[in-house]
Amino acid sequence: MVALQTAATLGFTRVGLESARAAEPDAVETAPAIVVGSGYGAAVAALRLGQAGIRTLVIEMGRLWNNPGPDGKIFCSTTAPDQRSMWFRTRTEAPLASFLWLDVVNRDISRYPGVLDRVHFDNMSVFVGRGVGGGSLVNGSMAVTPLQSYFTEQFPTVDATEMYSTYFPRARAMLGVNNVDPAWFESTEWYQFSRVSRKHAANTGLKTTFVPSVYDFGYMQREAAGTATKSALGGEVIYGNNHGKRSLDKTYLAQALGTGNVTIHTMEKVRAISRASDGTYVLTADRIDDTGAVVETKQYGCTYLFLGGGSVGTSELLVRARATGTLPRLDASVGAGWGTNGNVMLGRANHLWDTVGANQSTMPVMGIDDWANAANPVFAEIAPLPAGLEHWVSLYLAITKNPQRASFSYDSGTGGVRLGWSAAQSAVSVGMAKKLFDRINAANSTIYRYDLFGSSNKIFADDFTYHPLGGCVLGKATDNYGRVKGYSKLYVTDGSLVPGSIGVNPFVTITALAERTMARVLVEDTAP
Ligand code: FAE
Repeated sequence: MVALQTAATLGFTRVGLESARAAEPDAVETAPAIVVGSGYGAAVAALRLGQAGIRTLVIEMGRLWNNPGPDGKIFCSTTAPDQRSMWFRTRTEAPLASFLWLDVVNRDISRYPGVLDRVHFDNMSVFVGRGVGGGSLVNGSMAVTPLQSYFTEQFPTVDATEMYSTYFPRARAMLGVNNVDPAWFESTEWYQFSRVSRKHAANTGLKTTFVPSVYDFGYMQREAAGTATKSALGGEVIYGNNHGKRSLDKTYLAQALGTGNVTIHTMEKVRAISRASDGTYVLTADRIDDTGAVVETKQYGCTYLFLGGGSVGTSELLVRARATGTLPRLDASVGAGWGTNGNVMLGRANHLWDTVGANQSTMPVMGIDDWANAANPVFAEIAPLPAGLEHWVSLYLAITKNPQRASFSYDSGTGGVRLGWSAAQSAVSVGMAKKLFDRINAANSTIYRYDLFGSSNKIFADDFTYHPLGGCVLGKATDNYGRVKGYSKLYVTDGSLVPGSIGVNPFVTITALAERTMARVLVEDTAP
């Protein structure tokens, strides 16, 4: 592994424009390839380009998370969030907002480019990671491969046999996917919360399944034994993990930098993309400081442009480019096909004898799998609620097969995008989650928790998603390999390719699809 380096120290140069682009501003940094973002799709693109010997610049709007704060830690915990927690906020906005209806979860913080963002649209907000590694810095590490039958339903034009024999295994190996030791799982206090939910699922006649992870379970067992610094067992997750997690900065991106061909610029947000008369791409990016102020506006040029800003980031860039006429030939389907992966969060109240444990690992390892139920397909991850005290809450993130989709549109007033998602569309996910959990409650004589999502007795948190998917759907806005329709040498490699739903946690699918795109593009599109 190599250490990540921040910036333009790896041979990236500032050059004048060639004559063909003389109309452009006169100081443009150029590279053969530029990758926007540094999450899963972007990291795969960067590594494979670097390995192919193509000099590549990655532009990421968040920080490089490698400097410890005054407490000696890079990231803060969920129980004691500080400025490092959230992207330019004065108060944290955790998904689970209250306990016993009390506003005891969120904290006032100072504005700073923290690692977790919550992007608000009408009726829906989207949690995303900010920093080198994107969502891998903040997510729950669950590394799930979708059912082949559902993958085929969602991607009818993709060769599923090749995906399941080549690209999914490649993605899992590169991401460092591992499984919890079942014997340890059965005996440790840290997964008592999962075992209780498993029992309640079994009482309902439902099956549960172990969920693979990119959190190092060997490390977690050492945490439990007291021989390693606690991270998953120390309440760290949505604001980053200081140890144990194989986030992209430790896997794909470290290897990408190791090729010597990849440079990462941080704290730069790409805001515009256009095409020069010679067919190269021109990007405008704002460099910001720790207060969020724009300190420089930069121009970049490249031959190959890979968009990996995530479902929201990439959709925003392309919808804006089409609306403002900088990439007018983009397909009408750009911005469409967006969904929440059917996400709904909810809690159940257990009986006094069904304790979930004061000590809980932050890394989920089990799900209730009722996806095969054609009348109401749901996969519900058994989520932790680590509070350091017994609270008798079973928490879940349900992934429902919600067919509702929405589109992004350009807002000329703000220069941003709007998302046309309605509350009624969320209600479809809630209806499906409720059907499943009503059964579980009936079989166990339990009830829902009313106190976890604010003061209004809300049972189902249906106004946010962890799994934004779509906006530049494979085979619609792009060809079958992520090449954007209407423009050559412009690619999408991230979650915006997935048509709104994949039935499980999405990052393995996003990674595998990006591997498939890169394998094809490097052979067909970069030949001299
Ligand atoms: P993503 O990882 O979001 O990366 C996009 C990157 O691009 C970010 O670093 C942005 O800062 C950057 N960016 C965006 N716009 C620009 C711009 N204009 N200029 C420069 N940079 C830009 O994209 N998934 C799972 O499979 N398992 C889990 O356990 C899981 N848990 C989650 C828990 C939380 C709290 C959250 C928020 C997400 C979770 N997810 C999980 C979802 C997963 O992290 C997400 O699907 C992927 O990170 C999406 O990967 P992308 O490559 O699409």
